[in-house]
Amino acid sequence: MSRIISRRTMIACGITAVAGAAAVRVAGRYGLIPPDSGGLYGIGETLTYASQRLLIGKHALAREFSRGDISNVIPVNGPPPETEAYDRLLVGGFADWRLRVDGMVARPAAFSLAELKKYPAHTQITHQACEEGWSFIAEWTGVRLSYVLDLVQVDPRARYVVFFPFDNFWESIDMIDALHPQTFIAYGLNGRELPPEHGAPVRVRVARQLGYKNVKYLSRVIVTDTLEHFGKGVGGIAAEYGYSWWAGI
Ligand SMILES: Nc1nc2c(c(=O)[nH]1)N[C@H]1C(S)=C(S)[C@@H](COP(=O)(O)O)O[C@H]1N2
Ligand SMILES: [Mo]
Repeated sequence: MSRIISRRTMIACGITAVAGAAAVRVAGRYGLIPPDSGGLYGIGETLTYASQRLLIGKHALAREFSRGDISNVIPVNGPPPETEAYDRLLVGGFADWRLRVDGMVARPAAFSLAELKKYPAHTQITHQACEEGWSFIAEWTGVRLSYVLDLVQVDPRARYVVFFPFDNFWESIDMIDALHPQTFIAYGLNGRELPPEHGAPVRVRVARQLGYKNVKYLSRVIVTDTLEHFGKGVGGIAAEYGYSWWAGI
């Protein structure tokens, strides 16, 4: 075990030390080239992502807090979608809403909110930080994304999970985060139904990444082996605006 860690550490340190083409080649050999590896900051993005993935264990957990730490105020970033489709679902209590999960899966499916709530529920009190500088601690309840992905049977060649909501936002995460035990499809916030402004009927909670990875108003989940054909090919709306696709904290 310690031999593996020291090897990983050596590789990671090598990657960060030897900047440029050689390090990127090493990252590539380990399948650790992020979708935003092109462009001005591409090498930096690759070095960060590859070294983080090699240094921090796959199953490292984000800190969990106690009820007393829950924030009194939860800011909102991204108001509820102003589309007719979303309004209709909201008025109907999301009874007609379905979460489509497809792409590189053996059994594409569409889950109702009631179905998601029947699956094993997990609760976690974690910190969510926005790239704009504010953050809060809240209690989230939902089903693990890994549970849903097991139901649809992900193709072993798949590398990313892409999230599409009702607004024009979108993001993706790698399989390590998709299968991480703290990655949730959340339908509850602080013991209540997830309110519209925080993403009703369900949102993504990725405890180890910044706020913008936590897609609200979820509508569709696509499993894929490449992000090239989604948007501008950089893996998410934040990366399209110059933020890092890998937003680990
Ligand atoms: N669909 C959708 N999801 C979204 C956003 C958005 O505008 N639309 N904003 C993101 C950003 S930048 C942050 S910081 C968090 C904010 O979550 P909150 O509004 O629950 O605090 O949601 C993320 N998820
Ligand atoms: Mo954000």
